[in-house]
Amino acid sequence: MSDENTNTVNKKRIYSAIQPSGQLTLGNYLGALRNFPKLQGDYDCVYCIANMHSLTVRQDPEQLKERIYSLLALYLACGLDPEKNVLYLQSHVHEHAELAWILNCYTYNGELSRMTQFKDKSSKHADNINAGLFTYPVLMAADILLYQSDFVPIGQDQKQHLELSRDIADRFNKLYGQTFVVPAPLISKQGARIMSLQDPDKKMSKSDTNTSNFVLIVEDPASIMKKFKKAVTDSEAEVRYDEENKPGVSNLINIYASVTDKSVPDVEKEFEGARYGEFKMAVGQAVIDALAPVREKYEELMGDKGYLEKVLKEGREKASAIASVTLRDVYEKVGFVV
Ligand code: ATP
Ligand code: LTN
Repeated sequence: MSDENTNTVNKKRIYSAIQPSGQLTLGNYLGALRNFPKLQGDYDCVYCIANMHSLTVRQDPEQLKERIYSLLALYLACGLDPEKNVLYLQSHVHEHAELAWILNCYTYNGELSRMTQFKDKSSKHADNINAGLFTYPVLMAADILLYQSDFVPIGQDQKQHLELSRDIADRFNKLYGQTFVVPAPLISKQGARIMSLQDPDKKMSKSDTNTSNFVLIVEDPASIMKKFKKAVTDSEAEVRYDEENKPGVSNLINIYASVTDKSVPDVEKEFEGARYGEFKMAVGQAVIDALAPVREKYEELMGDKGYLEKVLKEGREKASAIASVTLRDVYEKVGFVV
């Protein structure tokens, strides 16, 4: 790593990204987004809108464009300050695609075929198992490694991809000398794996075709309450955490604990003897209260595209300045004439 690419004032660097592949859910909020603003100030933070990753699944072009603005507005609405963080669009920084190509040549097919997200997505989109879906984790590694990232806040489902990024970084460093910081995951204890409301054995996902399975960050309160009221529970009548035997109730406890910042045992105590109906309404209300300020700010920002464009432009410049230094170093190390 060259000197000019070390982080400012010795702060550790945080890097994360979310795909604009749908409207964001409560799962994305609790597993990822909500944790981002807590880190600003103490770390040097870079947050990306991973639009290149989204193309691994078919997207409607107009809708994709709108979702890019929407994700940026959510980053800002959750409290990310564009002066303190780098907020940018992946395709604005050409180094991502370039480094991804290089890293493809240092990643084995065997490693990629073990990725559970690839297996899940291939079965969901059996008519479109494209090469991008297979090499998706390499692009993710390029994202992270370009910025010399120390920590990567993610939900549980991305842990395997992060481990692969570490292996690729290590492999490259061993071959060519210190080039990349080897990143570590940051996974919060609560909220790291929010499950589907109707099918609690499956994770809540924004690309789910059944809209009763998720709650959107910007969903209207009446609809949020309706979905919680009909969330799947079990035939017992006890608010007790037991992921294996009571996945629905455990998911609701987890959601309530996360949005109210309480511990699981405290939530169990609070609802001792409560009926499921009562408990589900309390969870719905707590979620509505937690999301209301985000939604309000989001709507205000979506009405000001000029401002969103300005944030993207500044982000592009700041991100490119960091990424270009790493890519140049990599090009030199592998023997390209630069
Ligand atoms: P898709 O359905 O399009 O694959 P997704 O909803 O799984 O998307 P991503 O864009 O892949 O969302 O993820 C953004 C971030 O949100 C990641 O850090 C991911 O780990 C986290 N995340 C996604 N779903 C959940 C969930 N159900 N619980 C907790 N965190 C989640
Ligand atoms: N693969 C991630 C999104 C993503 C990401 C990244 C997360 C793309 N690049 C870099 C962390 C760091 C996902 O599907 N959630």
